[in-house]
Amino acid sequence: MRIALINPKFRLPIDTRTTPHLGLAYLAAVSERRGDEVIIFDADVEKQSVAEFVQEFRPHLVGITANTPQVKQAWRTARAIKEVHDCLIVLGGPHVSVLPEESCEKPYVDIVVRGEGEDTWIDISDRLEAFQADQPYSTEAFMHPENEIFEDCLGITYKTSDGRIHNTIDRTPIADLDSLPWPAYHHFKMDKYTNLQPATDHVDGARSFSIMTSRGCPYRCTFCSQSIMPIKWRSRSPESVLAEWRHLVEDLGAEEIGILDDSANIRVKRLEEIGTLLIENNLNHVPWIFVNGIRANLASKELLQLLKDAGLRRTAFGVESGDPEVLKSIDKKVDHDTIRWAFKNAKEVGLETIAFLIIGLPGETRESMQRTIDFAIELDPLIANFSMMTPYPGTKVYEIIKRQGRFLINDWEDYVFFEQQARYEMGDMSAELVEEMYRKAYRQFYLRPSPIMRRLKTKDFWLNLPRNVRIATRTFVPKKEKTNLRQAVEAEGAI
Ligand code: B12
Ligand code: SF4
Repeated sequence: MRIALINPKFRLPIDTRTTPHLGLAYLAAVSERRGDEVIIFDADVEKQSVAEFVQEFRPHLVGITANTPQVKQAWRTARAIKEVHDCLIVLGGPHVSVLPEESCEKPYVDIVVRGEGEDTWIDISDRLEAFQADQPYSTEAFMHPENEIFEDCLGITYKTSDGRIHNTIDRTPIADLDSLPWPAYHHFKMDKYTNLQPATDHVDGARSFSIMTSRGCPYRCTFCSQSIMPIKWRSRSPESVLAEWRHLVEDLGAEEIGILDDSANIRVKRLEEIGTLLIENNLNHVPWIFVNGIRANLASKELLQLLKDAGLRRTAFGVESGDPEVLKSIDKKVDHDTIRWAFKNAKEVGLETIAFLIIGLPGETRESMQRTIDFAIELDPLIANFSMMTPYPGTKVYEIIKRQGRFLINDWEDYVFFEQQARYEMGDMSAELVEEMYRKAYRQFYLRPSPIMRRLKTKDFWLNLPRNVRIATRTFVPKKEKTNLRQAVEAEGAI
């Protein structure tokens, strides 16, 4: 079958780099293993319109990914496709997994896949192929209620052609992650991406790739959107990680690798084994980083030293708040002394550190936000990343604000946290206060002599000077209107 996997156009309202979508890379890999002809259409890097693309390729099955700020563009994309070509349209990703019916109600969306996608995607492909073997395809016929084609397909929300929406029960998470093929990067136009490893700057301009060594997180912090990966943490074997790592370095030329796991160090022994294998196989000359943060309570000096020897260059920790009460209230299940210990360990073995912090959590006051700024200064990481609290649907914070606060946005496209605008108010915590403290956080942290000197000494700073200056200007001198690109995206079709 001909399969199209689409990343809808969605550039953040900040200067960001474009990166290949790892979820689509996995879906492409399993489709390819099934024997399908696959094209990934990443609207962020394509010049052609999606309508032109489907008229040429005439896919049997289209999959579109959607996180929250992307979902409306996913709908526009689905509509543009259905207008020119009748095929089965499936949506998946973090947003639609929380609110599947919202998308399935759209006339141009046929199925929503909830959660981890690979097995469900193949299941849908098999059912579609079996139907097409006997008759010509039309969505109307395929989704006819009498066919009952999807009744026992786990993990989906679908619409039969009488307009009724059906939910099947959840699919169990993939137990054996080693059984998955490697992400199919060869389906991306790799030269069009400005960075291959998302979420952080590539260190010193290196050609960087990402890897996922485990999926899921056993914690449930109140602000974290965990719709895709279930609470059960699963990991790949060290040997499987090593084989993909070698492929990234030796076949794809990776000069830096970013681990994208939510919580890579849940099983310390496994991480030690990965580190040892990287050393034994001489792969430790390629620097790598923990992009998303590892658990502070499991970051002993011994572990970090071994990982440093294995090539680890930089690690992030989710610090979130400097206020003890607020930290407790978000269910992070870590305390400040443990965080201090982890940073000390990381610095003592010579690692660069990143602290992720949030300004404007429910219940915050001017004082608590100031404590977060002060704690960041005390920890003094190389990078302090302050985000303004953005309540994603499906999180506990979203429910708290629904009950006790006031949302200041009602458009999914505003659910980005780089825009420097508060997304809600609660009690005495006004939008003005949160925005003031957010700007203060960056000013107070970065406009000190030591961070300025540290930044100036990094090669990355000078390599990306124009971009860094633009980011600094935007952070310290806020601007409120929408970007031109955002207006252009909206002009493509109102939804
Ligand atoms: C790397 C990353 C980024 C990177 C790259 C994103 C990308 N293009 O992949 C960058 C830094 C650019 C980024 C930015 C943002 N991110 Co981000 N990101 C991640 C992170 C850490 C890993 C993503 C990943 O590769 N996962 C692994 C793959 C295998 O999973 P996946 O992509 O979800 O795909 C699987 C399923 O979702 C499903 N699926 C996905 N699409 C489809 C489509 C079909 C048809 C099917 C059948 C299935 C399916 O199947 C896939 C395979 O199992 C996740 C956290 C996480 N653990 O997933 C957050 C996460 C996705 N990001 C999040 C957010 C909020 C953002 C931002 C909005 C933040 C902001 N700046 O305001 C932006 C939006 C950017 C954009 N352009 O859309 C949230 C999403 C929440 C939500 N409700 O939308 C997450 C879940 C983090 C969190 N826990 O809160 N992000
Ligand atoms: S913030 Fe980190 S530890 Fe908390 S639930 Fe999300 S991934 Fe897990």
